[in-house]
Amino acid sequence: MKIGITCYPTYGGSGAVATELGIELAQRGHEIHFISYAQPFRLPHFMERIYFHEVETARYPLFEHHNYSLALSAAMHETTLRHGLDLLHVHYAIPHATSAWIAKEMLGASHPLKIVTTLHGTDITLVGQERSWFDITKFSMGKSDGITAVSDYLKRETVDHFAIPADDIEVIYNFIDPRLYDRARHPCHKDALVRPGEMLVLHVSNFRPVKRIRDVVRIFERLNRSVPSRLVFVGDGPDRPLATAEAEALGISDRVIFLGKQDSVAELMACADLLLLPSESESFGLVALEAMASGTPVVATRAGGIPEVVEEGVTGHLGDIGDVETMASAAVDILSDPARWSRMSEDAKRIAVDRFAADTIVPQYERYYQRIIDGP
Ligand code: GMT
Repeated sequence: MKIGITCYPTYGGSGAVATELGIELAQRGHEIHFISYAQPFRLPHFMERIYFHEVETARYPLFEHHNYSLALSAAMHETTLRHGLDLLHVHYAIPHATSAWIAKEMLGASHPLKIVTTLHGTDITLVGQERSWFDITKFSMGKSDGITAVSDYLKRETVDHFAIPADDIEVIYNFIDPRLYDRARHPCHKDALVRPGEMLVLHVSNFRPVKRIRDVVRIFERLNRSVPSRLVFVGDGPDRPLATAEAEALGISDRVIFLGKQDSVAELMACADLLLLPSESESFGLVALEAMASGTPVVATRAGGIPEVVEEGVTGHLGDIGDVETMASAAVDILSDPARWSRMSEDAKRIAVDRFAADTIVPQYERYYQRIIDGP
């Protein structure tokens, strides 16, 4: 198949999934055309059968705002015509599904292009439910030939809030490449980050309010009272100052390390002892899966799609949103008992590979594409 993929190319789970899907599909013989305003961050070098088409936004004094959505439609239209794409797979509904629909309308009957939209989370739970975005999100989903959601939870949210028929949404979970997320494969950087005998606790996110960054610091502070540890933050975003302030207020600044944005987190996951993800909402929690695949247990909230990824008591522990005490004592339980940690680490790896390996999930996308191309 010849497939166009559009995603947010910067840091974030939806861009990571879209890019890794494109790479996996190219390795399976498909021709992949990424169409976006920048090269996706997890597409670092030349790969056979992968092309990148940069969307240029025209500048003109009259245009006070960049017309990215229209420029994207034009690029989708041109790439489809020039390369004979069979299907556009857009990740994150707004504006990508809308732009794809415009491109399809421009092509008309001359080129029967199919559109698959993958919903990733905040496109439905936050952006799509803002009054001003609701109608266009619903409209654009309705114009897609196929819709996938990354968890049962996200499918339910979409059905409930947008009245999209349940049969129109296919759940296809996010995935990992088990060869990449592998503790044994990477050099251990633990000595560079923590002192001997200390535990390395990791949090990876875009530091948006939905991640409850202050809870990350509060859980860590309670854990650190009984298990000497350091908290390593990866990523950046609007709430980073809150993390700094909370660490200062709790007197643990010296135990918190900010590494900023990193292209690849596999090496860090592989030397972490625990991942914290106390989010308010999470459609899936890709970082939790990446941690599990690396043999790193997870302490997270029982929010959104997280319980579909993290199995309570087996691959980590779940607490209610904001229940810092419960999550901290779960973290202590895991890290103060080496036998328990080893069991969880092994189970986390096993479950991640058994349920969410690329070899299991990517063929689901291939079958879905074929179904959409063949039509009803
Ligand atoms: O976590 C974010 O805020 C980024 C967002 C994105 O669109 O990149 O992540 C969403 O998509 C990921 C990949 O499917 C999911 O693993 C995240 O759970 C989801 N985030 C939320 O639902 C908050």
